[in-house]
Amino acid sequence: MKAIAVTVLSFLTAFSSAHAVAQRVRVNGQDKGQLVGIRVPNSNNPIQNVNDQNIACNSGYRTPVSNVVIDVKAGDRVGVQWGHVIGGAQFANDPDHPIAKSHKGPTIFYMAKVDNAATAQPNGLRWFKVFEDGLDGSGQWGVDRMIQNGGWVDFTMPSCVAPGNYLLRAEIIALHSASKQGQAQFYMGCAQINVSGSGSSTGGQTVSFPGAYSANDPGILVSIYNAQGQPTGNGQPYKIPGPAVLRC
Ligand SMILES: [Cu+2]
Repeated sequence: MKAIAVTVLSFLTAFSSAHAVAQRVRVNGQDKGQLVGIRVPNSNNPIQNVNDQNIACNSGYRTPVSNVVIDVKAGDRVGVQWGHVIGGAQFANDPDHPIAKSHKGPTIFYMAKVDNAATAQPNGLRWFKVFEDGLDGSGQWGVDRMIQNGGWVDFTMPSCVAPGNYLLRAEIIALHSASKQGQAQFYMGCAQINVSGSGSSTGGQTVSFPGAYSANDPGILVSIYNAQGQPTGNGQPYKIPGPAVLRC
C-alpha cells in the first residue's frame, strides 16, 4: 500500500514537474514584482478541458490575491513572466524552468474590459486578442521564444484600446500531446491593469471563456511533429486558436 502511494506520488511529481505558472508583470521592462497585480494559481497544472469554467483566469489562487491594478499606457510594452513554480525555478538548474522544453505551442494575450480589475469576476466577459506568437518558418514556437526570454512574453498595448480597467489574460497552449483530443494543455493567468490613452476600442472580435475554443480546433487537436518526430510542425502552417488579433 505504502509502495503504491509512493509510486503514485512520484509519478504525480514527475508529471507536474513539466508545467508552468504565470506570476509576474512588467511594463516597459520594469518588473512589478512577484504575485503583484496578477492572479496566480497555487498549482502549475494545466487545464485540458476547453469548456472548463475556470479557463478564463484559472483558479485556486495563492492568497492573498493582489489588489494592485497596474497602470499601462497605450503603446507601452507589457509582459507577463512564466515560471515552473511560484517563485520561478523549483531548484537550482531546474531544466523545466520556465517550462519544460517539450511544451511547444503558442503564447497568447487577451484582454477584457471590466469596471474594477482588482475585483472583476472572469466569467461572462468579452475577450479580445491583443497578441499571439505561434510557429515560425524555422520550426520555433512561441514557447521557445518565451524560454529564451527567461519566461517573459511581452506585447505592445495597442494604441486604440480605450482607457479603463481590464483583465489581461496570458496564455500558453502546450501541444506536445495534442494529437489526442483533450490532451492539449492550457496554462493561463490574469493580470489586473488600467489602460490610459486616447483610444476607444474595447475589442473588435470578442469571445468568451469558456466558449472561445473547441476540442477539435485545428490548433488544439494537432500533431506538431514532422516525419522525423521533431516538434517543428507537421508541414502545415500552425493555426493559433481564437479570434484574430485586434488591429488598430
Ligand atoms: Cu506540463
